[in-house]
Amino acid sequence: MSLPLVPAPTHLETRPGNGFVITENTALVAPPGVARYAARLLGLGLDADGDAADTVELALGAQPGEAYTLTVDADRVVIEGSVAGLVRGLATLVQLRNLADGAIPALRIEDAPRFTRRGLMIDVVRHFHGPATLRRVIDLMAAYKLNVLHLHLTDDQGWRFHSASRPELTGLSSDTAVDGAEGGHLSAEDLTALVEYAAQRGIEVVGEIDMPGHSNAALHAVPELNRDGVAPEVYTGTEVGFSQFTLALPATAGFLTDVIGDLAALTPGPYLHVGGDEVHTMERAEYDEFIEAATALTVAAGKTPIVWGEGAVADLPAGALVQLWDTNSDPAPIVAAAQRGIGVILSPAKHVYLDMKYHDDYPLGLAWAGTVGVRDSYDWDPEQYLPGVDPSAIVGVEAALWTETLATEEDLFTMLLPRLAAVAEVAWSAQVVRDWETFAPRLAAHEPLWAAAGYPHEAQTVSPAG
Ligand code: TNX
Repeated sequence: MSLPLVPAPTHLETRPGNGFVITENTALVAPPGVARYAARLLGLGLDADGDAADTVELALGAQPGEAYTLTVDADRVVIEGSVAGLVRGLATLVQLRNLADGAIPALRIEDAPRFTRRGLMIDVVRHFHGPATLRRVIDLMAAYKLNVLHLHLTDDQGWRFHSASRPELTGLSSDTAVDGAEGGHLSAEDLTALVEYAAQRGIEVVGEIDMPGHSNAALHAVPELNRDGVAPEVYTGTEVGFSQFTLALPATAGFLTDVIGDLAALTPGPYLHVGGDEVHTMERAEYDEFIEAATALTVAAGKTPIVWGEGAVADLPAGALVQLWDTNSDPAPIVAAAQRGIGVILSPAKHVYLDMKYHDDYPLGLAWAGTVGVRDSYDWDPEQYLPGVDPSAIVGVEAALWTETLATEEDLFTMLLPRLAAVAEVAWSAQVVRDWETFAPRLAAHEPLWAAAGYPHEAQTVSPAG
């Protein structure tokens, strides 16, 4: 083991000579797009007159996308890349500093991501988790070079973002959560601020309105969306598959246009997720027609749609992505969609559903996909996951944290750590630079960093035994 970086960089070479110590006299030199974030992250002042002796220098370079190079020698640290690459290089520098006792060793790193989309989904519906918690989640994601925060914003139990054209959604359907827990929602200001906070850290926020199923909260707030015109009661259980939107009703298309438009306006990124999972009340033809309408409305709102795996059966617009999750169902429709040119995000539950229990008698979490130990999260190759699918169709890997059983911030982080760091390496690091034997001790070295940063985490699972 050279240095316990997670995710492992593509290329790392330690060099002879003294390393670099970041002190309060170290000055930062950085271009505008990243200077303020870097100064705050490193706790350094900007070198206004350019005469500091020891510098951390961020320089715009020709590296594509999120690629960066980082060199450390005795009198300076230089990171080079685009603004996105500099942000990733900063995450590496922070780890090097936090892991070092004393000087950061002299070295050169050349690094670039394996997959372009490296995500985490958080369900803020079953239990509401608000902006302060989500900012801590974003910080953790940035530390491990993840770049997509997917917020599951609507479900049977609640509607969690303010829709300007349909304020009754949060008005009537946001105060409750699973088992009588307190609800809540993100105001337009909350979501906008979160999107900006994430963007500074190189993270895109993708909002999800789950449909046609998982829609009881909307059906409760808007009676005309129901076949009998009668709004169902608030739902606080954890069953799935019983609610649905009905495209044939006169109110439905206008409703979908409004809420998709509102979410599109609040999330400036290119994608919008329209769900599509676990609809147990529709025939295939009705389901297909619904997904085709919902994805067309998404395109009309200026976004590219993402759907859960079930949606792969529909005729999806160009550029749409399918997110595989259900490891108990036949992936054939997703394989077929990939062969038609649809990109696939891999969220296989048995590897990256971080709401699964670590082991059988673990107090938190579910177990429908089995238990998910750290090694289960780590030991798989996304490009080998779907036989028959060309590796170029795999656009990314996304961990998911459903919150039926996760009521507190402590619950969230305890499920995320250490497994999120494992998924981050799966998504970032080339297959050739990673294996469990070298990963386990690197991961163990991060436990004190989480402790120092006050992140609750599961400790005893960080062992080579998994
Ligand atoms: C399946 S994953 C669901 C969610 C549950 C989750 C629990 C997916 C697209 N649907 O509604 O919360 O399992 O693990």
